[in-house]
Amino acid sequence: MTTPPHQDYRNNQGTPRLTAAWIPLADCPRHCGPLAILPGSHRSGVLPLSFHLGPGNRQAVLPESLMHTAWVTEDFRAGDVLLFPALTVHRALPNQHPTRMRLSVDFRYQPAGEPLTEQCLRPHFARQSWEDIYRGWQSTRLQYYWQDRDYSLVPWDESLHALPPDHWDQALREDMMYERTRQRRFRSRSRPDPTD
Ligand SMILES: O=C(O)CCC(=O)C(=O)O
Ligand SMILES: [Fe+2]
Repeated sequence: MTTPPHQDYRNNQGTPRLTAAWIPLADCPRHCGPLAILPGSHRSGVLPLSFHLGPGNRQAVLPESLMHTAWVTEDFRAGDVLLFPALTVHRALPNQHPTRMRLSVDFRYQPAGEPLTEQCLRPHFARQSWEDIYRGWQSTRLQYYWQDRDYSLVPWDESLHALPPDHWDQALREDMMYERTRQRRFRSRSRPDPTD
């Protein structure tokens, strides 16, 4: 399961002028599952959500006007940076490489003075604290650099992140289908070769 089509705005909130920088940490040609974007999708506003089994468990529901728009991607090279704003629909392509894991990072930027939610100032999902991260740093110069920057804090709006009430039915259906496919693949892989 790769990252489904989504807009970052619902996950970060604050300002739609938030810009993501997606950076592959090695060469990432199309078959290794880079990001792809839907051109012009930022003009459709904040799109509705539906359930998806992939990372985030949410996907953007595309309006008719975007249904036939072609996804745009690239054979990325180490050092490339893909920049796009928080309303642009993007997704990951499947990684078809038999052995290579695709590694990438996301850094997000916004103009000074724009609103942001508190979680954007914490390490991802608060899995670590800044104190943990800064332990061992030799300089404090860049630590907590945002504290003297200009921004306003706005509360997290759960309704922007909530899935529609019927999402459990869809989640269950997708989970069963996924399990069935996985088991079928597993069985066909572990079946003894009749020529052995
Ligand atoms: O790298 C990925 O697969 C998805 C990254 C992304 O879109 C995100 O973190 O919002
Ligand atoms: Fe994203």
